[in-house]
Amino acid sequence: MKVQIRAYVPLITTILLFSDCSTIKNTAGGGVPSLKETYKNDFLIGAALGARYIQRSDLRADSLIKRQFNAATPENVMKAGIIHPGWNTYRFELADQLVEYGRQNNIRINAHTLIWHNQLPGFLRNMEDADSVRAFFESHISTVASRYDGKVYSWDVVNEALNEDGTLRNSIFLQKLGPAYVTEAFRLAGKAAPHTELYYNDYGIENPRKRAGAVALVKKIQAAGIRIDGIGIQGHWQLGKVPYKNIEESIRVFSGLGIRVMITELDLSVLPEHAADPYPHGLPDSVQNNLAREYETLFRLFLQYRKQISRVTFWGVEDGHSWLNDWPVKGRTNYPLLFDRNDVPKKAFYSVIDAGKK
Ligand code: 9MR
Repeated sequence: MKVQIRAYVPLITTILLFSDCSTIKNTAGGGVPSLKETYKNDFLIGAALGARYIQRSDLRADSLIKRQFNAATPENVMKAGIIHPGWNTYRFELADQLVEYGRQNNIRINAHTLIWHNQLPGFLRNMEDADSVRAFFESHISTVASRYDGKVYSWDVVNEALNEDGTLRNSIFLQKLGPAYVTEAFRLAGKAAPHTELYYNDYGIENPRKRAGAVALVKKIQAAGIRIDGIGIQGHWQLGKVPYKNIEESIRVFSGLGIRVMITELDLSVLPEHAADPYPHGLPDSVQNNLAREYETLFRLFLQYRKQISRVTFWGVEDGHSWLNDWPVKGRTNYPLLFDRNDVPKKAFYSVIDAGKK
């Protein structure tokens, strides 16, 4: 009997997700609540969207996205390797589709990302000549950022420029353009996209040494009289090891710089870093409960800083398509998000909703 009921849960949820939203809204306590509604007076709630969602090849997820989120970040389609694959070749189709999707559905787009050492176009990867790297850097930023100015809400202008100790990462941009490249990227982006907010985004910047590096970067940009509007704490954390104190301190320190703070890539891995694949057939209740508890604690913390935090974005929609199924070990079964592989809200979803009801 138990098994039969379980089998019907995805079906019932699908029916609820597809049914008329007004009915759900009017049903006190009935139906699936909405994250964006629950947090509408606090901060935006976003999700990273992979190509499958942008192309709307997954209609069940599509209806979930529209109901739950009012912000989105392209998981990959605006990265240089995809949008700018050859010197004079740009592929804007999927990015354009995402922008249009956002416009139609009242979903604010945070464009991601202009300058990053990863997912670079092949032609750039082994480029020796500094002038050529500079030419790429300038034309990439101005072409891509100006195309979407006024159409996207914000850009992650520079992504992951820092090492864990707060020094600058030894990327092709540092090697060929020198340490001023970060400030320069913001200058060029500000010129190309005067109506778009400009952010620095990184993981682990809640940790004190890396945080100090991020503060120094922001101060340098500000001292040069160049605009930076916010900083993204990515939020790829591990169940049982969420650094709450450091997160709180970082929200205070970053907002003290006079810029917005965002949680930009939130997910909580439930798998020990190097374990084989401990839960291939489902998450044990005890871990499910821990996940719910940690998400609730996090959102209660975010709410304490609702004046400083403008957006909380999850890195994905549902567990089945999270990057964490393939990292740091390929082909595992992870459960880091609020919706399961059938798009059914997990216990963690309801704990985030409860936290938001205050
Ligand atoms: O989720 C993204 C995955 O599909 C890509 O293969 C990967 C390539 O490095 O990038 C992932 O997204 C990253 C994001 O752009 C920047 N912060 C870390 C994210 C997870 O790796």
